[in-house]
Amino acid sequence: MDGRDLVRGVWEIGTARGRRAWRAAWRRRRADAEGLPLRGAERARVPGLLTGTEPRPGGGLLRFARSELVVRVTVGGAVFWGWDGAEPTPSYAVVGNGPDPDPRAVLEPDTGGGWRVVSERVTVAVSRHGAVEVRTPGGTVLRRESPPRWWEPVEPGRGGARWQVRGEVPADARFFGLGGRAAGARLRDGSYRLWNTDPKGGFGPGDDPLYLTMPVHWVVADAGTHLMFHDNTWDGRVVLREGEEGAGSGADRPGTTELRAEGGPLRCWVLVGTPARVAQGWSGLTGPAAVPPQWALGYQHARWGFGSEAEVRRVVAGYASRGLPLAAVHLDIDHYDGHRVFTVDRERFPDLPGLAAELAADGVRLVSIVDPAVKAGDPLHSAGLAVGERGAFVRDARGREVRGEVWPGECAYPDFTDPAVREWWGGLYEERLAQGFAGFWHDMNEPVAFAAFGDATLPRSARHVLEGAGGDHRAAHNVYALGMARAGWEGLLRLRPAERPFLFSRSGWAGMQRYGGSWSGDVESSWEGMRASLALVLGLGLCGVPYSGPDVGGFGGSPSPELFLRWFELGAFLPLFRTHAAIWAGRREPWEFGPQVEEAARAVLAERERLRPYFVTLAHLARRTGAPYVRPLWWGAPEDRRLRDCEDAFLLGDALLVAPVLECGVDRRAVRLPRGRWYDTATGAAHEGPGQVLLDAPLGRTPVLARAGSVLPVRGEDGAVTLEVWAPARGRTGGGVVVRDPGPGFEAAEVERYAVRWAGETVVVEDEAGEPVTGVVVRGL
Ligand code: NBV
Repeated sequence: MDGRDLVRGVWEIGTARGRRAWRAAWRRRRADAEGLPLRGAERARVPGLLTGTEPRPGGGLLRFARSELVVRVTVGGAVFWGWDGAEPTPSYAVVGNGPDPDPRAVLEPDTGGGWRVVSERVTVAVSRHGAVEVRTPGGTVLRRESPPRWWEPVEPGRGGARWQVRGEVPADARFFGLGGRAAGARLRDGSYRLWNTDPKGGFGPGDDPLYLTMPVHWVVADAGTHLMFHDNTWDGRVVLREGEEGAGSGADRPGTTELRAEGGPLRCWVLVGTPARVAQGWSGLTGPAAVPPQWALGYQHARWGFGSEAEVRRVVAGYASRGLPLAAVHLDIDHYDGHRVFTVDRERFPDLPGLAAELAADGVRLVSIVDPAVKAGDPLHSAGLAVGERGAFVRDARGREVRGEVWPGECAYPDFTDPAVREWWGGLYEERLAQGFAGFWHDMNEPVAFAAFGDATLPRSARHVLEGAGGDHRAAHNVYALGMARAGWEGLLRLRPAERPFLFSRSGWAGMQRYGGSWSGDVESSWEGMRASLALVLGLGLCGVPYSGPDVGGFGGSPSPELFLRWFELGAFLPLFRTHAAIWAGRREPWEFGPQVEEAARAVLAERERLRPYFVTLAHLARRTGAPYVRPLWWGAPEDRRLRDCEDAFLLGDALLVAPVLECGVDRRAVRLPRGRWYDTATGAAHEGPGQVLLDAPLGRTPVLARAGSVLPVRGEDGAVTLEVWAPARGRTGGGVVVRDPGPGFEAAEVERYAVRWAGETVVVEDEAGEPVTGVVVRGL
């Protein structure tokens, strides 16, 4: 129990919930003491010496004295290796059977008694001790992994092996990713835990881990960019240490990575190439991102504690009467009856379908929170008990249902790692659809079970189906929310096959993008919180989850008008643009912050509306290419070291560079530019990158730069989509891609390609057939 736990416990002990949380924590401790084998003495193991090799499709099998290693290069260039017989599947992250082996990859002897697999894009060399090196075809080393180390209980039957791998990367490398992290976007030296966690009560930059962790990290270095994924759902820790060039006696000190896992397979994937290629490879491996419905790219207002239908109407009318666009309103747990999922408090919300219809007529959708825990003894609980042979809920090693304390009181937890449970749960969304909800917001799915001390989640000994393989919460915890998302997504597809579901979830894991997006969770209402929320969106995007955004204004506090407005400005350039607040927090309606903020917010919302077609394009491109809407500045130029260190700006697609104001009291800011010409969209002034410029950023204006030569689909005053084209530099050409919304379903979206060039004194835009496009607005002349 650490100090923070103690304070929390004392704080809660006076309430009935607090007492239950104490009991729950003791119960969990006891369950684990009974249900998990004592490991006893452990024995360490390393692979030992190489004893033989066998070519296999895409690479080969390498036998060592005390382990064996499969190395496989796949057709897209993704590299897999697995120790101790680990294969790519089954996997919660990898889709299907994984990519096919590349038949052209060959296993051949390397220097020093080692072997290597040589392929078109990458070489994987294995030393005779089991160190693994990833090299470019030219021989540059991108990463070197020492032979792994395992620790196994000496006595059989006391659990599997824990393991550790250490890697070295070039001295100039920077790290990114690991899911949604408050620290970052650049992940500095530190230890990052791989265990989805509700930080409880809000988080700031120093809090780790958060809700959605992933064993996926990017390494960006002069030598090249690569992504590494350890496909293992177990609790673990990644320790990162950046290197130093010319350290000590002038020699470089490499950067290091260390991954420790408490169990599970030791297998990993490495993707090498330009950032765009790496992202494409990752989306190929883990599945294309769901495209949100068009309306979900508009501005949304959420609140915990709307209190009543009348209050929802009042807020919506507030937006309408001021001419402020609003796409959706999100109802939190307070609209439930007794905080119970899939219920409605009929006193305060007597006619939700009526309310939904009324709002829909004005183009406003209703979104519902969905919590996983089911109140014990409820009709829903009874229904769950009838699922399959053993009921829908997680049980302990002795077969008793595992209970946890959450908002409705004592609850049971659906086992989303059981296909039958997912099917049952997915069907429950029918009730939500009948209430008029058009979108779903999954919360508390780390999963949370309040506890006065220790981890506020299920006991590690709790049993899970794990797709039939069986296992305990140590293996299932990190994929609990992924399973819940899959259940919701597949259920909605069955219920409304002609509509793309809108779903986003607080927790998740690698592959989450197949079912929807995510959001920041309870980020604190502070400037640091705002910065952390941007880091989180960037990190999630790099890990394949392109659709996310913060609680604009922060979750739990009352932001100053300035902080609120700056956050609102930032949110407008992020995929999920949503204000939200806790029941105890201050208001988030822009007009509550005074007329100046209201006017500025109006302009911000107008700009978001204007850019909606661009967001639609980015949503479709994210699905097709794996490139997130929001990208770090180094995306197109990873060789520019200063861009790797730049965390206060981002690229929105190929065309825009957004430099939000993330500090108090600022009305100008420095903006680092990648190479090429960039236009300040406010003034039209051209700036040449690489370099840095100082731009005006008065309250209400976020510096945004457009890349010369880019094509942006924007919505005109009349609602029609037009092309905004930024002049290429003289002697250069440009171009861009536009994808229009094909409607609410899964109709194929057409990709339109445009080319931009100078013709004498004018800039002309041509479509794929080479026909000139008229009606475009050319800027930057
Ligand atoms: O359902 C209430 C809140 C919700 O508003 C928030 O967005 C979630 O992140 N929820 C957490 C549970 C309680 C938080 C203290």
